[in-house]
Amino acid sequence: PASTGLVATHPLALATVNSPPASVDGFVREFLRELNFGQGVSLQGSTVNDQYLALARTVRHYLMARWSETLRRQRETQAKGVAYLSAEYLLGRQLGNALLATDLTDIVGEGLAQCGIDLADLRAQEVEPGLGNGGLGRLAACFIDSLATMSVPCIGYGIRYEYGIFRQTFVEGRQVEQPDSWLALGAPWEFPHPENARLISFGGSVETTTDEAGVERRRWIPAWDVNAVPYNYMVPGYQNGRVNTLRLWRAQATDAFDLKIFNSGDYEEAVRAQTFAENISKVLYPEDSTPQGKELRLQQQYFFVAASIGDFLDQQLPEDFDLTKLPERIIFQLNDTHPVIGVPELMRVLVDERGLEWDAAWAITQKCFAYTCHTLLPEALEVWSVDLLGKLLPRHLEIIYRINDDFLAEVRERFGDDELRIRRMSIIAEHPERSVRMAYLATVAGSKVNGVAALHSQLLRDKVLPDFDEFYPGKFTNVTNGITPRRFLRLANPALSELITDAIGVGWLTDLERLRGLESYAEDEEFRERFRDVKAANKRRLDAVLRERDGFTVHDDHLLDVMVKRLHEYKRQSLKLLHIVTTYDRIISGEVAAADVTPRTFIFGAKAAPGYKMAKEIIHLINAVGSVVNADPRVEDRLKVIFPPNYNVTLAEKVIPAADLSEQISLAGKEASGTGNMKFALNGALTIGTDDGANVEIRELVGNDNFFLFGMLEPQVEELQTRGYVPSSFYEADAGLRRAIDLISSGAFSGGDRSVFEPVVSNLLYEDRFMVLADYAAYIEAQARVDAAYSDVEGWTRSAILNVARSGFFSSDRSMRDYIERIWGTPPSI
Ligand code: 7GP
Repeated sequence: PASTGLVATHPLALATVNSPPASVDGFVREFLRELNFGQGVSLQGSTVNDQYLALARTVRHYLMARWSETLRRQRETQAKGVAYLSAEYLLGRQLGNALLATDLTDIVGEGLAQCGIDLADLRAQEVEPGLGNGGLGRLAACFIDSLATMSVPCIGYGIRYEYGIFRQTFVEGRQVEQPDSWLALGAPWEFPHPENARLISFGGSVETTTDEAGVERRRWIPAWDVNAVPYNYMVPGYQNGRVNTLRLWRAQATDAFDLKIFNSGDYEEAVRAQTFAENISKVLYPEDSTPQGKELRLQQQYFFVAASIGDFLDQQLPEDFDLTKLPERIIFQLNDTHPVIGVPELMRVLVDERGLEWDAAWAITQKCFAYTCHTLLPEALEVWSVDLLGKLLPRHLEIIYRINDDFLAEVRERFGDDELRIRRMSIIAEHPERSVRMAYLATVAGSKVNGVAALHSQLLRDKVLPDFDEFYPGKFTNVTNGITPRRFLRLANPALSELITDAIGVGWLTDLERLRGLESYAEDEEFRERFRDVKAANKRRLDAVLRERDGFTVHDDHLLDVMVKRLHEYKRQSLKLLHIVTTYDRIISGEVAAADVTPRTFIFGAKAAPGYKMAKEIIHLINAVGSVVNADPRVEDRLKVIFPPNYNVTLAEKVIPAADLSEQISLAGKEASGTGNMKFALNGALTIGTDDGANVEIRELVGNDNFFLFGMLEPQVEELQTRGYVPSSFYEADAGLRRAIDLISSGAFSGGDRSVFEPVVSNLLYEDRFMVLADYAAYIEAQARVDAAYSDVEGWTRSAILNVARSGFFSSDRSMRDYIERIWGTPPSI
C-alpha cells in the first residue's frame, strides 16, 4: 500500500522502475549524476571513496527494477518461501558480485576508464561487511546467493551489527583485536527503513487475564523495549532478473535520551538507557563453536528473531491471512540454535496475540521451523540458564516449560516411566544449573533436523541426539554444505573461469556438475600447461596483494601450502606447525640438505576468539616459528611461513585460487563439514586431510589418488579415547616428534626463553584433547607423499584438474535443491 494513501495521478507514478540503459554512455551519465548529486562532488574534486560510493549506488540502480518486480510478484503470488534466520552473514564485498549479477563488469570498466578511473581501485575501496565469524556465517551468505540465483523466494533475516568480526592485528606475533568499523566510510548497499521499526520487548512479568469470552489467558507485561529498525539489502540472482531481500535489524532506543537529566548536566546518565538499548546490535560476538553465556547475546537473539517473525506475519502476509495455512506459505530455517527462541516467540504470537488455541498453534509451529546443526562439540551446544531466560523473557520460559511437559508426556506414553530417558531428553537440563537446551528445543519443534555433511549427520543421530532420532523416525536428514561458484570461482578466479569456459563453454556457473566435462582435459598436455599458467598467475596476484597489504612475498615456484580457517584446537593448526618445525629441524640438524627439500610456502589465516587463550598462544607460536624459519640462512629460502593478519572473505578470494595444497586436518569426528575444503578443491588445490566432515565426500568424488588421506578414522578416535589416550607416550615413541617438540620447548622460537611456549607444549604433552600427537606420524608420512606427488609436475596438474572437474557437487545450488527436496518442499517459483 502506498504510504501516503493518495491516489497517484501523475502518469509516471504507476510505471514500474526502469533500469538505466546498459551502455557505456548510459552508465557514465548515471555514474556522474550519482557523483554530482548523490555525493555532492565533481569528478575532478572527488576522492576514491566518493567514486566508490557513487559507483555502488549506480550499480544499485540497475538492480532496482528487478528488485521491485521480485517484490511485486511475491506479493501477488504469495508463493511459499524461506525465511532464513541467521545471527551471522559473512557477505564479503558486494560490488563485484552486483556487477557480475547484472553483467555490467565490462561496461562499467570501460565507462570508468573514460572518466580516468580504474575499476580495480574502486573495488579495493570497499570494506567487506564482516557480519559473521566463520563457516556458519559464510554458509548463510552462499545460501542466499544460491536461492536468488535459483529464483526461490527467500528473505534472509539477521542483525546489522555496527561492528562486525574484529580486525585482527599482530603485535610482536600476538593477536590484538581492533573494532571493525565497516560503516565508517559509508554503507552504499543498504536501505534503512526507520519508519518500519518494530517494537521489541523484554523483561517484566506474566499475568493471567480473562478475555471477552471468559477464557483465561496469560499475558506478558514487559518492562522495557527497544526499536528494531530494518535495513534492507539486495540479494541479486546471477543474471536471472531476480533480486531477493536480506533484512538486517538495528537496535534503536525508544527514547533517545532524557532531556531533563541532560539539561541538568549529567550527560552520561542522560544517554544511559539509549546506550543500553543500542548495545544490542553494537557488536558481533567474536566466537565460533565456543560457549558464550552473555545476557547481551540472548538479547540479540530474541531481538532479531522477534523482529523477523513479526515482520513476516505483519508485513509479508495479506491482512486476512488464515494462520492455519502458515506452513504452506513459509518455512523458518534455523541456522544453528541462535534463532531457536523464535519457537516460543511464534507460539506466543499465535496464542497470546492472535488468540489461537495452544494445540492449533503448536501444530502450525511444528511445521514452520526446521533446524540445521553446525557442530559436534558438546561445548558449542547452546544452553540458557532458566534464571536468565526467565528474567529476560518470562512468557517464553513458560511456553518452553509447556512444550517440554507435553513432549515428555509423549515420551512417557511411548517408553513408560523410563526416568533416565526422560532426564536425558528433557529440554530442561538440571545440572550444573537449571537451563534450556536449545538444540533439544529446536529438535522437538523442527519439522526436520539436518547436519551439514554425511558423516556429521550420521554422528548427530548416533552420538549427539540418539534418543531423538529413535523417537522421531524420519526427522533427521543430511544436507551437505556447498559454496557459491559465482563468488568462489567466477569472481575469485577469473583466469581459471576463462580457461574452463574455453574448454566446456558457458553454463557451468549455474550448473556446476558440468565441470565433469573437464575430466578428459586432464589428459590434454596443452590444457595442463595452461592450467599451470593460471595457477602461477594466481600466485603472482597473491604476491602483489600480500606485498602491498603486509609486505610478504609469495614465490610462484613454491608449493603453496595453505591452512585458512578459524583458530581452534580441534582444527589442529598445531599439527601443521609440527610438520613445519619437523621439516625445519631436519634441515638445521643436517639430516637433509636444504636443496633437497621441496620449496614450500606455508600460509596461515586464522582469527582466535578473544577469550580463547590456547588459540591465541598457538597464533603466537605460528608467528614465532615463522620469524625464525624465514630468517634462517640455512633454510636457503626453501621454507617460508607467512601469516597475514585479519583473514577474511576478501583475502580468501585471493589466497584460495593460488593454493596448491589445502590443509583440512581436523581430528576425525570434530569438523561438522568445512566449506573452505570445497573452495580449495574447486580452485584446483589438492587436499591433505583426515576422514572428517565433508572431506569424506570430497575424497569419494575426486578419488583417492587425488587426495592425501591420513590419520585415525572416527571410530578409532573413539576407541583410543575409551582405552585412555596418553599423548606423552607418542612423544616418547617417535624421535621426529620428540625433536620437534623439544625444539619448541628449548626456546628456539622465543629467543631462548623456555617459558613462553610452555603452555602450548604441556597442553600437547599432557592433555591434547584433539589427539595431535596421535596423528603426527601419519601426517608427516602423508606430507612425504605430497612432496613426491608434487615432484611429478604433470601428474600433479592432472590431479588438480580432476579436483576441479569433480567438485561440481559442492555448489550451494545443489545444497539448496537438497533443502527444497528434503526439508522445505518449496517449489522454485519463476
Ligand atoms: C561451522 C562448522 O564448524 C563447519 O564445519 C561448517 O562447515 C560450518 O559451520 C557451516 O556448516 N560452525 C560454525 O561456524 C559455528 O559457529 C556454532 O558453529 C555451533
